[in-house]
Amino acid sequence: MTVPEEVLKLAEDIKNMRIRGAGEIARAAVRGLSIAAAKSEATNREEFLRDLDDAAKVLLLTRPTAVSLPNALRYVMVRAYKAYEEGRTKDEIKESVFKASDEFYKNSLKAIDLIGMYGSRRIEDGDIIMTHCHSTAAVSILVNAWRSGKRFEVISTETRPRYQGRITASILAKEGIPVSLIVDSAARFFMEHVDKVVVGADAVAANGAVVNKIGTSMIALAAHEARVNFIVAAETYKFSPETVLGSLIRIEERPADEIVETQYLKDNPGVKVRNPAFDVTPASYVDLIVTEKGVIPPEAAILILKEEFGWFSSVNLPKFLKEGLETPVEMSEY
Ligand code: RI2
Repeated sequence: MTVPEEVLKLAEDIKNMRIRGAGEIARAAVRGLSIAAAKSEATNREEFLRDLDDAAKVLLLTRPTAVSLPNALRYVMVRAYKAYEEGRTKDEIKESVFKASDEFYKNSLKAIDLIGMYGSRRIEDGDIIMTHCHSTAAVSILVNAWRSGKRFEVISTETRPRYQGRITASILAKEGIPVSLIVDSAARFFMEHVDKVVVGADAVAANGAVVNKIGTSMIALAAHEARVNFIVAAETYKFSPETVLGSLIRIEERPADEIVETQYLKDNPGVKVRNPAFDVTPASYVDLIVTEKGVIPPEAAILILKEEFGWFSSVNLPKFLKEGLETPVEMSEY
C-alpha cells in the first residue's frame, strides 16, 4: 500500500480530533485525495486508481459516524472512476480528482454561508437560543442573524468530554453576541427560558433522525417537553444514502481517557468507562433542518437524498467504500 506520509498524517489528525467537525473532516478528506493524486508514482491508470483507493480507505476509517466523510470521498472517487471508465488517461483522471476536490471544497464553504442566510431568518429579536458542541453550520446561522441586526442571547453547553462548547462560546463572544457557558447537565434547568435550540449534525438519516454530538438527544427531549423549537443546521452532504437501504449509522465510541485520567482507571480496575461520541435524535423531536438547498421538515430528508444521491444505486461503489463499510470499528452497543 502506497499512501503518502501527508495523507497518513491527515488521517491521524482526524482520528485524534486535531481536525474535527463534520464539515471540516469532509474538507480534509478531499484534500487528502488531492495529495494522494499529486504524490502518486503510478505508471498506469489501474495503479493510479489503486493508490487513490488506498488513500481513501485510510481516510474513511478514521471516524465512523460523520457521514460527511464517506460522502466527500465518494464525491471525488465516483468522478475518478467515471473518468477511468470513459477511458481517460492517468493524467486526465488525476485532473478529475483535483477538479472534484476543489469543487467539493468550495461548495461546502458556500453551503455554510447559505445555511447561515436561510437559518438566520428563523431567529427573532429577543430570542434565547441554546446550542450544543461546536458546529460551523449552526454558528453561521447565529453570526448571520447577529450581523443582520437581530439581537438575542445564546446559551452554549460546554460539551463534555472534549469541551467543543467553549469554542462556540468564544467565537460568539468575539462577534459581540451575549453568550453563557453552562455544564451539559444544566440544559433542562435553563430550557424553560429558551426560545430555540440550534445545533449542527454529523449525519441525517433517511427517516429524518439526526445524529449529533452526545447529549443532543437529551437536549431535544427537554426542548420537546418545554415546546421549544429544535432546529438542525446540516449541509446536504451530511445526509446518509446508506440509510435509505436500512443501514444504521455507526456511533463512534472514543477512548476512556477522554473522560477520566489514566491514573483513575489504574486505581479503579472495576470501573468501566463508556464514551459514545454521538447520539440519535428522532425526527419527531426535530422541527426543521436548514440545508443549503432550503429549510425542510425532517420528514423530507428522503427527498434530499433522492435529489443528491439519485445516482447512488446506479454507480458501482468504489472498492474502498465497499471494504470500508464492511470493516468492523469500535461501536457503541446502543
Ligand atoms: P459542523 C461535530 O462533531 C459536532 O457533533 C457538530 O455538531 C458536528 O460535528 C457538525 O459540525 P465532532 O467532530 O460540520 O466535534 O457544522 O465530534 O462544523
